[in-house]
Amino acid sequence: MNRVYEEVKKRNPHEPEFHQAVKEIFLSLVPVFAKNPKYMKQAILERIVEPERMITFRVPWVDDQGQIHVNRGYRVQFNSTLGPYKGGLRFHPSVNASIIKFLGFEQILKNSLTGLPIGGGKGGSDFDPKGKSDNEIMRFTQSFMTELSRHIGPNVDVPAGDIGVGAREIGYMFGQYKKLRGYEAGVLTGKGLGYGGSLVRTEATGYGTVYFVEEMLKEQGLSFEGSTVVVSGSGNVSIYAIEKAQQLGAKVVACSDSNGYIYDENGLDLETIKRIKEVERKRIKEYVLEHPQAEYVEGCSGIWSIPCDIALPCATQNEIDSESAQTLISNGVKAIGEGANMPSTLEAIDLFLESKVLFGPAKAVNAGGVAVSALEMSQNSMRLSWTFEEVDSKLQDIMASIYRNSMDAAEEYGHPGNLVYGANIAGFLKVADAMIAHGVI
Ligand code: NDP
Ligand code: 2IT
Repeated sequence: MNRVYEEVKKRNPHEPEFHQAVKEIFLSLVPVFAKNPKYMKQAILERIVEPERMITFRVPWVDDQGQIHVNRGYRVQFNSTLGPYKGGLRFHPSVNASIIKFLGFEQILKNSLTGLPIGGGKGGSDFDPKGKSDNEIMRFTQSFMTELSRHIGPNVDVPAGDIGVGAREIGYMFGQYKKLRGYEAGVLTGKGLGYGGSLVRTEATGYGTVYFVEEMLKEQGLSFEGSTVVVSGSGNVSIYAIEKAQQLGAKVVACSDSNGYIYDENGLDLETIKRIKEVERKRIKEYVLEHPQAEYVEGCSGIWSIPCDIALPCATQNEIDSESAQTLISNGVKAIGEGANMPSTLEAIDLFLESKVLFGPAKAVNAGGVAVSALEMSQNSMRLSWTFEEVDSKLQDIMASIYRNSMDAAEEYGHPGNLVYGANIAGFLKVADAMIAHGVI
């Protein structure tokens, strides 16, 4: 495993996030490889870390002043063993090959955990949507889709949203795909409800995060009821994690954006947050103008110094380092649920696991989003729509079964209660066995 990891670093230089994701997974797989030499003989590690295909492309677009800009587009089609490549698109200035590959690599095991027939992929661009007009967003996404449309399709590769890509962007991309290649309901997920979207997809990642953490708490005789919760971010995942936590009786006292965080010891007013972020697309600091009892603090990492029972990092990668982890632990946190992808550094994860805090890793906790995306694909294929209650109840079942399968795998491979090991092992075994069944391709 060390040899393969060293090769990954050598063959993929300057990609620290990708190395980090690979390292975390490899560490968990040690007991699997000790028990089953066939995975080594079949070179599963060597094969699984190499994307089937990595596409990069030019995305030229014209701003409202007539100036031409060029961004870079990416799509990594990482692994199609279990089904069409599936995974979101991220528009953020930090996007590069490393970010896209770490996300795509994690997506393989996450999608496997859902139990649904989807392979792993991810894409995006270094385009910064902040401060852009609606028309600029439309022209950029149309240019992006003009190239991406050659590589995707309902049985090939099905993108969705991620940071910076929500219903508005999916709508423009769907329209452009349709114009270029004809109507295909299932080519994207996260679509609007009027043209093939699924109920609960908007809420799915946040709700699923809370459903998963609820399972972790239940086993210890704990619950959200009466607990104090801190959620980072204030985007799609954060908003619906806050909503579900509040519905279950928790007091959510803080959330953030990339500039700073708001703290309200009496509990946040979600309607104000939804209006500021979803409708007005403004900064989270606006909140205190309407809620003067709340406090706004510049900078992101300070949010982890707020004492809480449950912490839900729902913003971005590596937002909890060892210092923040230590602060959370010292303040008595009982459970961490990773709504974002890879929000804790490897050192932070070690601290959580050592301290016996309940720790739910991203690829299990936030799998509800892609799971409901797969349910959207099913509904598109059947040309019918399930009710909110039907989709929500399937989501709850999926989250409970991801929890159970991860706990069982952790137990079977000698690390009872360690969901990092459990999720990585359960996700990996299904993909690895199917790869062996398919032969060396
Ligand atoms: P959004 O774009 O809706 O929201 C992102 C939030 O995180 C914003 O509040 C944003 O602040 C903040 N943020 C983004 N980048 C940074 C940064 N570098 N530093 C600090 N804060 C930052 O994205 P989502 O809610 O969809 O995604 C959040 C996380 O959840 C990501 O890790 C994503 O990969 C993951 N995820 C998303 C799924 C989905 O279905 N959408 C599914 C599974 C995982 P600001 O507005 O200032 O940029
Ligand atoms: O990281 C993720 O799982 C997502 N951004 C959702 C992917 C999807 O295809 O719904």
